Amino acid sequence: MICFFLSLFSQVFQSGWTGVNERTFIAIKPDAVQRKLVGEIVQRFERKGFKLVALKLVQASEDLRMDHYWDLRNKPFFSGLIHYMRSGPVVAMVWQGLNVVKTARTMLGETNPAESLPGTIRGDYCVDVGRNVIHGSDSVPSAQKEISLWFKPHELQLWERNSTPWIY
Ligand code: IDP
Ligand code: MG
Repeated sequence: MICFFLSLFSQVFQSGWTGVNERTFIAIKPDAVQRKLVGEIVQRFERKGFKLVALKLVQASEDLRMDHYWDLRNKPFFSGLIHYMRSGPVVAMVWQGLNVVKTARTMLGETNPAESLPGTIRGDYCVDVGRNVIHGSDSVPSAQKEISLWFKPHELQLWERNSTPWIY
């Protein structure tokens, strides 16, 4: 019980998401939802040992899609990307754990599936850069920005995971 309250306290009052409290934003894109890859992808993060903090199926609004990919607004593929992200619901998630931002990017593979190794999500499940099944934040500041875009604070669950002492 004491551990539970200590953990809640540290999650609520932590000034930054560091160490085992680091968080990343992961989105399973519309193509992966259509191709029934949601379970496979969620399972990889669960089995790795990361903690699920939030998960929802969302049809992203125009504003949300634009804000999310604003840095890429001058790229030639930007309008196609915005259209792709509107083509169906997205599974928006927050995962937490030690080095989760960098490790999740490794688990995703490269932006272009052709350059992604087998064993990575993009290496295993897709072939086209324009249908690359998953998004993952590229840095801690991006993760903080993206989590606040996609989730309201109350949607981030504070919960004690019994397996944590077997992971750390
Ligand atoms: P990332 O998703 O690996 O971080 P970014 O460069 O941030 O890659 O690009 C965001 C998304 O834009 C990619 O995941 C992919 O869906 C799309 N994208 C990137 N490059 C291309 C391209 O050359 N053609 C079409 N779509 C692209
Ligand atoms: Mg990116």
